[in-house]
Amino acid sequence: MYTLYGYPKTRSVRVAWALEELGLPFDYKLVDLKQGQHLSDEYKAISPAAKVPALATPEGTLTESAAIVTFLAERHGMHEFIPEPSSFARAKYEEMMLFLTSELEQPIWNMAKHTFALPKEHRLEKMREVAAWEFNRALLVFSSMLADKEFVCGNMFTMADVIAGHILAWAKGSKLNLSLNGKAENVAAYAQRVLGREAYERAWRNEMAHLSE
Ligand SMILES: N[C@@H](CCC(=O)N[C@@H](CS)C(=O)NCC(=O)O)C(=O)O
Repeated sequence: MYTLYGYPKTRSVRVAWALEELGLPFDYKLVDLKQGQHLSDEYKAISPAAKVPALATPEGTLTESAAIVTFLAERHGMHEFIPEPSSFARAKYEEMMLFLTSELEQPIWNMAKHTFALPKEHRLEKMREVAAWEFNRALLVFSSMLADKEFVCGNMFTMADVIAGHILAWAKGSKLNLSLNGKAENVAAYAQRVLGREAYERAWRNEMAHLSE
């Protein structure tokens, strides 16, 4: 049995979504970021970076959402959710995962950092504008990588769609325009497609429900 350490409206929804897609039961432990629970020594023993998500497995604990969802698909995917190891399709999956987490996500994360996440004295207003510009540039690249495919790796929904879907939901929540005024209509349609999946709905709702417990 897995235990997911998470908090609503954070990257932990990626892991909750992956677990839902795979139909795996799991325990959920709310790490209250607002109360600073992630900074306790007890939690740092689970996640040295003091971040969510973390996934406790019978073999040890994993952090980094992209690595966790890849592990889950490899272990439980049964030829779904991730291309075959050592295939060219798998290399394209890895390429996409790295692009998503290093190029597409970072500008939105920078916007968040310079809006609320960093200590006030380190926030720069100009950074928000630069980050929005950088996001739009990366989004155009994503649009050309996606082209007219149903999902980022072709016609199979993979864990790269979980990461891409979450980044796009986050971008929408940050008031960024996903279609880039008509230049990336395929991205807006793709976001609607993947974020309409029931597993995402369930993951989102269950995390929120833990807040009121
Ligand atoms: N690269 C990590 C990022 C994890 C991360 O930054 N999590 C945020 C929430 S989305 C967090 O725990 N922030 C708490 C903090 O930085 O104090 C991943 O994808 O898992």
